[in-house]
Amino acid sequence: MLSRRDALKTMALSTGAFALSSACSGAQQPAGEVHKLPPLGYDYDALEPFIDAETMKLHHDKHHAAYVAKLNQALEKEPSLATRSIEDLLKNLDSLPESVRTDIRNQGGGHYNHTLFWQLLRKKDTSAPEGDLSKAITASFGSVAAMEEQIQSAGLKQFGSGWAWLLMREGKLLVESTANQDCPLSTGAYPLLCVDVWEHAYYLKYQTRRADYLKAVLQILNWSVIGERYRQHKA
Ligand code: MN3
Repeated sequence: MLSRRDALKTMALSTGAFALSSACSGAQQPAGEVHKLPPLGYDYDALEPFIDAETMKLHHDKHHAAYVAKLNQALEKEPSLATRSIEDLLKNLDSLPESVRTDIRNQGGGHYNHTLFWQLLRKKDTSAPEGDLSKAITASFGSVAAMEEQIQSAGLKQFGSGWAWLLMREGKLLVESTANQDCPLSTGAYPLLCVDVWEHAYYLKYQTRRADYLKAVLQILNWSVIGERYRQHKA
């Protein structure tokens, strides 16, 4: 039976995911407002022992906050872009003024990627891909385990800093990796899930053991959020 504290945490997790999904959706970004650091949506220690509280605190409050601050700083140079959503900016990098393009790619990518990442994580449970997404994963990779192996391998092989992704590209489900804060939106894909493989994401707890960190993240993915992203994108 859930204790009151667990029940409150569960509520915080679900409302947090909802708030973040609004923050992620460009349509909800109030026009004229600068970008804001979305709340994590759960306690720093909610993902223990898979991801430690100190890492979560630094990662969200310092690293993610810095991407948001630097993105806003860059946008001061081009006030006409201030009303555009982060998705819109990342999808249209090539058409942006050169004065801000690199900052939007790096800082804007950092903001979007982390916003998505927080939303995809939850305390370990029995969540697994369901329905159409489950069928698509089986059709594309053979099994959920085979897809997870590909994510693990993409994350491990990414040299230096970057991200591993499960994404939709031209109607196909694929696993890819990107360097730095590059976002698949900028190459015409739609990200379903991402795993941060920058050292700052795991070094305090896992040191050089990126493989162990990847294995841990795969156990705390919120498949209902990922399934909803898939369903909405297909629609
Ligand atoms: Mn990070």
